[in-house]
Amino acid sequence: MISRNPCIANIKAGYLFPEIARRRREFTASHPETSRPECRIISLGVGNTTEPILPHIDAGLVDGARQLATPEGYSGYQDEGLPALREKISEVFYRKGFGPDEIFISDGAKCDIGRLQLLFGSKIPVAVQDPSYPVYVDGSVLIGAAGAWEGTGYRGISYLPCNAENGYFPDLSALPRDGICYFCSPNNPTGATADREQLDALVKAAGEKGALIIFDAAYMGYIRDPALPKSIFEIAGARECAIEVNSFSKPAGFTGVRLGWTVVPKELKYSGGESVNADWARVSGTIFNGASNIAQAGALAALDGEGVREMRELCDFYLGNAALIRGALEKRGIPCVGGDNSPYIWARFPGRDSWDVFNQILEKCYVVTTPGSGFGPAGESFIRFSSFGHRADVEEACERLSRL
Ligand code: PL4
Repeated sequence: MISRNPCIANIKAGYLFPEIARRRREFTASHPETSRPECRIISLGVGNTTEPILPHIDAGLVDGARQLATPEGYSGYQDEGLPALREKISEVFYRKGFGPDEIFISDGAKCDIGRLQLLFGSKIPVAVQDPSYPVYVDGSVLIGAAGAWEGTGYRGISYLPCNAENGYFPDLSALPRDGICYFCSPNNPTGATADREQLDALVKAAGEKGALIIFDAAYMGYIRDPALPKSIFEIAGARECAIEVNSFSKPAGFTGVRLGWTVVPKELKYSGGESVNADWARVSGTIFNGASNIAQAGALAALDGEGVREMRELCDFYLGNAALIRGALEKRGIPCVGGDNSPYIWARFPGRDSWDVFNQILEKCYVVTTPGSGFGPAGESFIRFSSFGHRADVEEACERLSRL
């Protein structure tokens, strides 16, 4: 019989979000009152967009589909993405600072995070902000760069604690030498957004340690403070040490449409001097056949003047939800961060087990959240509240949170 990839056996638990969905189903099945309107479950758990795609971007998607039915407009494989879209991304997000061959269109940030790990193999050290989006750690375990679970974390992963004491920015002296460092800003789950000085320090530390930063900017559209950098490439020196993954999921409501991009600068080299950009073109050209042409037509619409305005409107809507949730929690005396330049609120329940708090909120308020411990050891005693929801649901959830 065929043997199992031993790396899969190293994964400690089910993937966080299906586990939450499982617990929600179990709770609903054992609590018949959840069929009553006043007890229906409201989700502030998974970060999944809920609002309809706005009209101009939708028209781009529709037109993209129509084009495929015409002889002039038909297109087939577009492996690395439509050249016009790659140029537009460079113009809108990077002041035309990258050539189209440095921008790779993907079917989403998460998918590229998984594929990027192929560039570095299983022998390199991996560092993550702790807490962090689980894909960085679980993906590293699956590729063998991290070992089995030991105590409170996986062997081979450097967890860089981000907590109230350090302003949710890690101690960079703990960055391992010659490894990769996943860094997410605005951060999922803490909502903390690194300032220019902090990102300068990150790039400097990466340079000194020979580390490569995989910068996840999936929530850049939520930054409202003009002083905060939106991209790692606003920082001098980043082209030599960073890759940026990004997404249309959260600013354009493309969580189901699926579209993202990855920037791999040509300046980025391995220790042997080979080009990371050339390898990424080779690897993604081999195992990825390009994103949907319809989704790319939608993204082109999202990046013209009206589309950019719509993306801002959509993010502002969710930021409005975030302000309501944070306000409701703070009214109960629950200390929170995030929600101002990010769609997530990170709430602290000192001395409590995250899953116990998750259960308590579910039982008392019929509200699904995400337990902080699911994002790493430093997430224990925290709960993440997502602001992705219809306004009426969020308002009702906020009212119910007064039962805490
Ligand atoms: C649930 C920091 C959400 N099933 O949609 P993508 O692939 O372009 O982007 C995914 C992504 C990338 N980077 C960060 C993210 O937070 C996310 C989405 N995270 C969440 O609730 O934490 C959705 C999670 C989804 C998943 O597993 O990604």
